[in-house]
Amino acid sequence: MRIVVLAGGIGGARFLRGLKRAVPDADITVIGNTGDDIHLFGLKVCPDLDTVMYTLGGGINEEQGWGRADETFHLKEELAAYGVGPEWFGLGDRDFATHIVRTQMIGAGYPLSAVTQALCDRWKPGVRLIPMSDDRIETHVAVEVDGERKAVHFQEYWVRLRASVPAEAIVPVGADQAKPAPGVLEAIAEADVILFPPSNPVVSIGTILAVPGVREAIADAGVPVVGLSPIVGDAPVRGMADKVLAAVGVESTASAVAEHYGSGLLDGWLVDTVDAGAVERVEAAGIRCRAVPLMMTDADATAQMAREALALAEEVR
Ligand code: GDP
Ligand code: FO1
Ligand code: CA
Repeated sequence: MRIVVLAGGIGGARFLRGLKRAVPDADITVIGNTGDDIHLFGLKVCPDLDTVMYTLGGGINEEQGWGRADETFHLKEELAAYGVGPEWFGLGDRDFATHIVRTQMIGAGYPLSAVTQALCDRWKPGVRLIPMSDDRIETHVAVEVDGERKAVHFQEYWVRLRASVPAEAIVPVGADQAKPAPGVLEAIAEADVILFPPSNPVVSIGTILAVPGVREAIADAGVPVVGLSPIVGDAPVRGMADKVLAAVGVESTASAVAEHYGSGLLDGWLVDTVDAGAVERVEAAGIRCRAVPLMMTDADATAQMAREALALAEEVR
């Protein structure tokens, strides 16, 4: 079975671990979000691609959900001693090596998709990980600070400001001019099923869908598209997705997120059992919906979520 998954960072990566466990023989292609990418200290950092690669490859800091296990921060401290920041972004020594290799290869002329493949040669994530685009796309957030409106990089909004200032708009800068990376549209066209893991609907999956051609390819693929809600009990399980949903005028409920994707894109939607009351509203929007446990507490629970998603896909096929 050929499965295509659109993934952000932690929510996408943890779900993928469950999916691999549920269907070990599946051919899984992951289309990764690169809107979070940021250039720091002259290096290109791809947080969501790395989170997927490290999580599936066994190098992730499990508690944190991003960055490397057994990490140290000597390089960051030395840079800070020179007054070189930003200090608000925690790049560790082990992680730095990834960004150095990536930046070096890009400097030598390799596209990000080829670089990602080379990094995965080491980590062996057991899926084909493709960035959504080889072109530079950066999510910026329009915020109002001290009565002044300005745009900040998504990482500054998320990590430095902790989404504590109201976001007025979320813009994937560069997306309209970008092309999907080689293999993205082909994987979608050849898929047997397409899954939206419980990733952020705005700044993870929304950004991937903003790459010209991707949304259309999914809608035209003619195969089941099933999503899992990252919103449980009217709040994100982790992080601040409620803030970016508000910025695009979507309330933080499992049903509102399904309606935001819409029946033009989604065939099936899983909500958590605590949100069983939302099933009727989602189905009224033309999307088949089931309530099942959606907390990725351990590998078994996550694998069960993946099985439920694939069962719903068969139901709507
Ligand atoms: P990020 O790029 O690291 O923010 O990760 P993603 O975009 O892939 O996923 C973030 C989303 O994962 C958040 O909105 C969380 O609500 C969601 N999430 C995290 N853990 C769980 C879980 O156990 N169950 C569900 N349903 N969602 C989760
Ligand atoms: N998230 C944080 O909250 N603080 C950090 O200092 C931080 C550093 C970091 C370094 C590398 C990396 O791959 C990810 C990192 N993240 C950090 C996570 C990440 O940038 C964001 O949580 C996601 O992009 C949000 O979607
Ligand atoms: Ca992310």
